[in-house]
Amino acid sequence: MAKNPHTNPNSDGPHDQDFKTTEHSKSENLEKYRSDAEGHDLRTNQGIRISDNHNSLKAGERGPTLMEDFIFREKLNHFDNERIPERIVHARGAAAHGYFQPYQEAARFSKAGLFQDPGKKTPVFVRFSTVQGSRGSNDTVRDVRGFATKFYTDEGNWDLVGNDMPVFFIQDAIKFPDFVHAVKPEPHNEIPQGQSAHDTFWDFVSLMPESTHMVLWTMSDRAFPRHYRNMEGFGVHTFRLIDKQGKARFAKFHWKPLAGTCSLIWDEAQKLWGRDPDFNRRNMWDDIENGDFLEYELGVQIVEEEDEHKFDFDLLDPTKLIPEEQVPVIPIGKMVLNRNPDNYFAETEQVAYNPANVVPGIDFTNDPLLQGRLFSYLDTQMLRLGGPNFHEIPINQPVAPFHNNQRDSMHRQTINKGQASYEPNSIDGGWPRETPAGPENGGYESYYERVDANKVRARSASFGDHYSQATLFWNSQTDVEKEHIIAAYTFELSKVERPWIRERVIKEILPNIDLELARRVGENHGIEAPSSKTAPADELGTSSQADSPALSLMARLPGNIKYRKVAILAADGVDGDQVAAAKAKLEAEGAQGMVIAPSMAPVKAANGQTITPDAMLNGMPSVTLDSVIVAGGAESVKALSQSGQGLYYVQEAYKHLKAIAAIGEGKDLLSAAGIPAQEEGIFLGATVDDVFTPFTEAMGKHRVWARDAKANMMPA
Ligand code: HDE
Repeated sequence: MAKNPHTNPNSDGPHDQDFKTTEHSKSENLEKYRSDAEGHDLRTNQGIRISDNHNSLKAGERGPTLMEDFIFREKLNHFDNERIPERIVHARGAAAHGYFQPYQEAARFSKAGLFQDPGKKTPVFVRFSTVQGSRGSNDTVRDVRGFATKFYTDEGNWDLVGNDMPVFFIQDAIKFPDFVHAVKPEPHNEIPQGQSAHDTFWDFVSLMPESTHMVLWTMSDRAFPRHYRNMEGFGVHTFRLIDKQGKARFAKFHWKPLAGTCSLIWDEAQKLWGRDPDFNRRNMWDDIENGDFLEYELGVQIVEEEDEHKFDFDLLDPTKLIPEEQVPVIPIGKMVLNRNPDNYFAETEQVAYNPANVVPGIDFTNDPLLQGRLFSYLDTQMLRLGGPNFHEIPINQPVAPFHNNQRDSMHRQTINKGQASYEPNSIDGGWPRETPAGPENGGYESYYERVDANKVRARSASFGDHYSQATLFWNSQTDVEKEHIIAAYTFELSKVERPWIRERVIKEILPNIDLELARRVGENHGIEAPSSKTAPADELGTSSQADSPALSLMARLPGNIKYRKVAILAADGVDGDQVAAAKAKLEAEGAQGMVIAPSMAPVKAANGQTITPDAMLNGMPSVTLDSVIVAGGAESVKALSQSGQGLYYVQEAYKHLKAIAAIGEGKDLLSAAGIPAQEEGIFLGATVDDVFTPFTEAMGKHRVWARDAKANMMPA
């Protein structure tokens, strides 16, 4: 077809070329949609003032309600239609606004506008999610976490729709419906919620060896992060970055949390389902309200095109990661999440991410999982958000201006002026016009990739290795992490009713990861695991690396106590000076000391002061905090020692490997609870000063790992 004579020449974009976002552009863009009722009259959607919002219109006080009551009808009609379909996966989520700022390094790899100027802040909206459960499910279930970022750039929206694990369960998008059907609650009884511990999941994954690597990640403690701020993020697929010279390189995206990585303990995660089902979203919300923002570095692993085939796996295979020791992660920018949404539905629920939303300088590869995703997101959002105009919903609108000839359909908001809704046209001056491709112009140009192939329904032999990176991951775990993985497989399989599925996992999958893993899980199920690997050599594959330290959660522990929450246990008679000292010292280190008392009544301290508790023992149980200080004061400690809740508090903290400090008489609570005094991670002293440094050092390692085996003895 002939080129449009009205193509927009470089200098000719009267509005668009000068457009520049700032950190606040998205918030300013949302402002015109925000509604604040303060000081306003109650009205109908038609603007009529309402005089009585308590009584419907009736024929007589005890008579039938009248059809003509338009106020009642409008209210009920709207209410009846409040729900929209939840996401088929990733239904439960929480989101925050913030900004992204590139480092100098970023511009080397991509011409994308958001990477060019280290002084520039691009607004972002990030949604974290679980995958399996419904909107109302628990935060701390064993599951993958979604980590989806919408960058509102000068050049339009870029969505980096990633997860907190770097690989995926399947290699080809055509298997996604099968996988999701298998992992979701079972179809006959809709059980279990938020869990992979059931027959259909294990049936499917044990018949699909390609899922083994990812399943192993989900059996690790990565599957229940302590906080979204302690979670890594991954783009998973290999993407392409295109630089200003038009040179393309392969790239894997990483989010590295600046607060380090750490997770919950499985028993703790389970208890949180009941104690605080909103644990992760609450922590993020509260922290942002307190000014304790979430921070991540964006990093890229870059592979030159000529090195594409230099690896012992296929870069296009989404069940494989590139070990960081082979290709280092280069930091290219920082993201800060610093503002909570105003309205959950309008923003977090209605946001629509799509990996197909890219800007010039970012492009796709032929990863068959990615290719399928490029279709799926917009498709599912048509249903969920009610038709093709969901890009007009405020949270989804680009901040950059956009004009095209798409028209009409349900709930269209834009009032397109002019007579011509086609292109080329001569009636409306040819507008809107194309923009030439190339970095100096700004039009999107797909990577010039040569494709010359037969049409085949097949999988590349280079995707055949299903186990070597699972083994790499296993080998990279510390002993404690390995024990947790063994316990996870044991637990999950214990929920599988069909014996042949349990056997298949233990005899046909696990040995190919590691014989010891198979033997230990087998032992726990009374099933003898094979003494050698069972898969064919091509499925076992080879890894040029025996282990990759970066794959252990312990590789990036927080190292300090910033953002940590510490319980300070206190009852009447507590040593008030110790409580005050503990609080002040924790706060000075960026942590939060919470006074936890038997009830919400003010605590009468021995020094005559009263202390207002932050929470009570069963309102903020130990699973919701990171460690415990038992303040001294004979009366206080006696009261706590005579309370089941007081004893349970420290026992549970002990079981979950938390650092525990006891000041003065505080040690008596520990001995009443059966907690050994002379043990790593237990700190006794006469004053807060005596214990503070070693106590916080232990907290910096997140948990007292040396206690792991022993902690199982604690009945809490
Ligand atoms: Fe998604 N995924 N996905 N996914 N995904 C969706 O889109 C899909 C995959 C991810 O907070 C859906 O709007 C297919 C990998 C996140 O709103 C749907 C395949 C990764 C979110 C969909 C995958 C993801 C989704 C459901 C295999 C990590 C939540 C609702 C080919 C790189 C985004 C929606 C949010 C959501 C399809 C695999 C991440 C159905 C077909 C791999 C973080 O379109």
